[in-house]
Amino acid sequence: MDRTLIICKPDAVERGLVGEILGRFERKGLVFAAAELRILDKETLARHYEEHQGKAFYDDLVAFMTRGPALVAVIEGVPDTWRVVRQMVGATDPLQAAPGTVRGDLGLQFTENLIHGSDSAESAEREISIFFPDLNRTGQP
Ligand code: IDP
Ligand code: MG
Repeated sequence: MDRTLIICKPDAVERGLVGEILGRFERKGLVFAAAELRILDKETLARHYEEHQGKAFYDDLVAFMTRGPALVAVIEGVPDTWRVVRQMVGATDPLQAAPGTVRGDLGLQFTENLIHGSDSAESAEREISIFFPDLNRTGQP
């Protein structure tokens, strides 16, 4: 699986940073296989964030992720695209994220950290199938 999933979270949409964020991946040379602005629902997020269900921050995370539209996209371009994207996303806590990363350059808050990126090839495959179940391996709808 050389594709990966990103979500520009509702804070990125509210702050008008979607173009800035997507542009970073385009300038890197990566390619979009799919992209859509959506309001996410609790059921979809429960599948997406299944590893975090029951944690102290889970309810805040879901409230945040459902409060407005998010931009969900599939990116491809190189083997293990997920790894390149995670490097460009930066550490989960924007205060720890390195300069040059999306979170390091643009974020200040832990939960509202602008962007999601799949954290492994297995996560990428699983998450793409949640958000884009009809996207086949050739990228044709
Ligand atoms: P990741 O997005 O860098 O992969 P995860 O640990 O998978 O980080 O957590 C998913 C999301 O949940 C984070 O991006 C962040 O929005 C939120 N989150 C994770 N840990 C915390 C926390 O300790 N406090 C508040 N929010 C958190
Ligand atoms: Mg994660």
